[in-house]
Amino acid sequence: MTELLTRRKLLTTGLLAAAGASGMSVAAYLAKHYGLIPPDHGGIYGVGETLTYATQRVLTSRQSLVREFGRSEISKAFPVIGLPPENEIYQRYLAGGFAEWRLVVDGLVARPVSFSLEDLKRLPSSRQVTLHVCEQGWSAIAEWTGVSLSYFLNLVGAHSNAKYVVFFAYDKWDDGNPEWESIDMADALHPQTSLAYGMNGQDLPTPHGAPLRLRVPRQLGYKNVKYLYRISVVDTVKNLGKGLGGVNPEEGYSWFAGI
Ligand SMILES: Nc1nc2c(c(=O)[nH]1)N[C@H]1C(S)=C(S)[C@@H](COP(=O)(O)O)O[C@H]1N2
Ligand SMILES: [Mo]
Repeated sequence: MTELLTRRKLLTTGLLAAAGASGMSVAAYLAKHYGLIPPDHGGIYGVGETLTYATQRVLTSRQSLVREFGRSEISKAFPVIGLPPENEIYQRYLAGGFAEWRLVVDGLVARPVSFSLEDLKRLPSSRQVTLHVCEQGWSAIAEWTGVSLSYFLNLVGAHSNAKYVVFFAYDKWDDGNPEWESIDMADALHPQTSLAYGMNGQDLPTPHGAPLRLRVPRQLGYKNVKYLYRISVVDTVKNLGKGLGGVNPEEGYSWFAGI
C-alpha cells in the first residue's frame, strides 16, 4: 500500500508537471496522450476521478488477477442488493424458466445476434470463486459459472476500435431511472470478467440476477449488473442516458469503481 501510494503520488506529480508544462489541464493532457478519461470526468469530482482511473490503469496491467478462493471459503450468506424486476416482461420470462428470454447483442460487433440461455450454456464455461465487494460495506465469496466475456466478445466479433461494453438490465431505480452500466475494454477483456448464469453450482438464483449477470471482480458491486437483457459494444457512451456511462454515475456514484 505504501508503495502504491508513493508511486501514485509520483505519477500524479509527474502528470501535473507534464500537463502544466504544456499548459493543459491534467484531464485534457490525459485525454490527449493516453485516452484515459472516464465518461463521468466532468462532474464535481472530475479531476479526481480521472486521476484514479488513469492511475490504476497505468499501475495495474489489465491481466492482474483478483484472488481466487477454495470452495470451502464460499460465504454461507450472500446479501441481495436490488430485488428482481417487477415489470411484466421479466416476470413472464421468470415464470417460464427463462426459456423465452434472449440476450441481445448489438453495436460494434460483426455478428449482432441474440442468445438463449441454452445457447450460452453450450459455450465453453468459466468458473471462479471470487470476492464480491459492495460499496455499501459488505463483501462475500461465491462460485460463479458463466461465459468469459472476452470469449463472448470474440465470438460476436467485437470491433477492435470499440471502447466500452454497455450492460442493460430489466429493473429501474426508485426514481424510474433504468439500470445500466458500462465497463471499458480493459475490464471487458480481463480474464476473470464473465457473464454468469450459475452461482455456487446452481442456476443463478433469481434475486442474484437470473438468468444472467455481469461478474466483474475487479470492480465494486454496483458494476456487476444483474437481470441482463442487452449488451452493446460501443466507442462512446455520450449518447446514452446523461452520457456518464451508467445509471450509477447519474445517481452520484463513480463510473470507475476499480478494486
Ligand atoms: N440490475 C441490477 N444489478 C445490480 C444491482 C441492482 O440493483 N440491479 N445492484 C448492484 C449492487 S449495488 C450490488 S452490491 C450487486 C449485488 O448483487 P447480489 O444481489 O447478488 O448480492 O449487484 C449489483 N447489480
Ligand atoms: Mo453494491
